[in-house]
Amino acid sequence: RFYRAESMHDLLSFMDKGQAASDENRWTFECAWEAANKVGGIYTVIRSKAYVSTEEMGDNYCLLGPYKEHCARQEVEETEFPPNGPLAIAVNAMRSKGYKLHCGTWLVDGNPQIILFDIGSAAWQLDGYKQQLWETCSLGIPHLDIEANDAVILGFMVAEFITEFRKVAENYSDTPPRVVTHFHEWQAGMGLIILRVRHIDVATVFTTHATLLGRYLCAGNTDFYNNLDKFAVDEEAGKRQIYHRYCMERAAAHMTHIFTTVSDITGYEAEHLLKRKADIITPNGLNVKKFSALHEFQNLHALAKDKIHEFVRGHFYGHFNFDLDKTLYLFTAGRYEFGNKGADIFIEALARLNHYLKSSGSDVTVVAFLIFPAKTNNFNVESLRGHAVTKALRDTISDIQQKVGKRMYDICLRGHLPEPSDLLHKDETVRLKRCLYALQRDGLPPVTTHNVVDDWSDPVLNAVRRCQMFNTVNDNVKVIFHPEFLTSTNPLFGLDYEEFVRGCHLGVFPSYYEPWGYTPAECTVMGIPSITTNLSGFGCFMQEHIADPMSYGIYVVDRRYISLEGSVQQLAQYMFDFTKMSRRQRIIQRNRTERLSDLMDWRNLGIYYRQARAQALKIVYPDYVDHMDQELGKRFNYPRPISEPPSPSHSRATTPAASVHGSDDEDEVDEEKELAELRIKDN
Ligand code: G6P
Ligand code: 1S3
Repeated sequence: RFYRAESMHDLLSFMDKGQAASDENRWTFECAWEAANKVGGIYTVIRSKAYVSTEEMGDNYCLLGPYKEHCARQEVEETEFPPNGPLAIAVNAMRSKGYKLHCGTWLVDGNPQIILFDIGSAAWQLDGYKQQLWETCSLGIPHLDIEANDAVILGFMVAEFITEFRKVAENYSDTPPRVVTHFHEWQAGMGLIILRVRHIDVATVFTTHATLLGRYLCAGNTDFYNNLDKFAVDEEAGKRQIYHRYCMERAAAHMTHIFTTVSDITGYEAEHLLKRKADIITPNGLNVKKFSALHEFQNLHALAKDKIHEFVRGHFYGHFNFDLDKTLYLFTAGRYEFGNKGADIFIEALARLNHYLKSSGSDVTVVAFLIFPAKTNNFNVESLRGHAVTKALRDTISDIQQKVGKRMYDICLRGHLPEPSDLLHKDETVRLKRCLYALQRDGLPPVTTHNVVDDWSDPVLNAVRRCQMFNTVNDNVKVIFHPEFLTSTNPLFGLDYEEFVRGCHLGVFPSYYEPWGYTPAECTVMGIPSITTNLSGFGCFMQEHIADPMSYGIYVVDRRYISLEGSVQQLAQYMFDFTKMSRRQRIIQRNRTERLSDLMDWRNLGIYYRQARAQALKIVYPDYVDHMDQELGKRFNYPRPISEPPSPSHSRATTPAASVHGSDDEDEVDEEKELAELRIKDN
């Protein structure tokens, strides 16, 4: 793989920027429950952003989080900070009080410094911490909420560490220290609350990635966005037994100097549910690594798709009546929140797509994968059997193939043309027949690859049953529920998630509650088109920056201003239109989608984090001068592509070579060709 080399300019500015922070005695600490602790989306935020954070701050940047041994052992190289440096001195001061801290480097791009706090080492102080909280903030944490208790302990440890650090940094340089502490989500927000209660001289930023109440309310079939201003928030939190968590979240949001959310839509939600408007929107980026040649990501698509083909052959054995060259792979994935992630309307729309394809006589097959981790008792026998029998057939054929080749060679050497009967021996025909016999099956190819524990109450399986999507030979749309995240050691696919995404044709994420939504963003940087919604942070962001997102392979389903039925229809129509595209059009579309990856890059989106920190510093130190002010306000704008957007082949009659599965050489479909097409049309 060749990635675009970083330029000398980048390298120099990297050194300069780290240097600037060091000269100014300016420090940033970023605290999150998910620092080197893989749980969900915030882990991706912190991890992927590490590169630009260290690029800007150098060794004046440090992450803080809980010590989770399993993840930390794999991802963190434990080392001590340079002795006599302010970090080492503050860490030692904490250790001398009996706290356990693990220091080192997180082994991700950027190699940021990290301090992980062992919650157990301060657990004995929990009652005292809670008493302080009650006395200073009237915040009561119930004994049984272990997650909230852990958040309290982490918060006090972090606040004490920052207090120590602040004292050391004062004496460390002639320049007074400028410290920003950035906290993510309610679980880390406690540290912020304590720092503010104790009036520690640091600037604070709080980012919420989703509100607690929002997530709960949406999951309960509420007409959320039309009632946001009407909810009795305290009562709703109380009814759901999350009042204390809600208070922790709301207190952090109000006590912080700068409050940010990941998208406008979550900003709107926070305004009503947390009662504070976000000062800045800090959209999520990715650490984009570009290939030096455009066709490389297209080649990767073809390679990964072949592996998915292999899975499909095994899964549908005995009912394999469709052409893989005319098969499209759609998928959805994420945290298993059936309604919030839009799995409900996806399945409903798939049923309609099935009907559209059948009634239009289409020869296209759609295999739709749903990847949501659920409780299972391992893989089911039918899935494993399918892969075993197809493997046996493949091995038998390759063995016979070699023998036939050798025979053919020998006969030709003797100067004869081989007769068919000379080639395939009787025993080989028998071996093949045995394999064919094993390929017969009584039942239908299963919908799920695993034994789902709550099969009869599982929401995906129930929706599949209700819509009767049973993978019969007459169905153009097949459904596969994979209730486990993908890893390369998976015996069925042998693909990790990234490879799987590359091999698919379209990601479908019709979420109802999605503050940002990394899944479609990840598709975009890999050049895979996706469906998102105008209720997801990502979808709204794309609509704001791109004149016509659809022409770049970003389909935005309206889940806000139309009825549920309207959204299902729109989703089904987008998918149906997608099935009508020729291969050539899909290749063009992928190239366009990939072009948007700059928009998702932290190198561009990191600016909002810098802006948040600078504004927090200005509030605390009005004399603070932000040298990067001129960069702020820079905006992206993607106009409509010059050439016509890829649309169903029937509407593109004038496009040369627009056969259903036409030329698959992407050299022919680069930008030059697109423009040439346009010129031909103009003439
Ligand atoms: C990439 C590959 C081509 C392949 C094409 C298939 O562009 O480089 O060799 O033909 O993918 O595209 P499809 O959309 O049909 O999977
Ligand atoms: C949240 O994780 P989730 O999948 O529960 O935070 C993510 C990172 O900001 C965000 O992408 C996602 O939409 C939120 O929902």
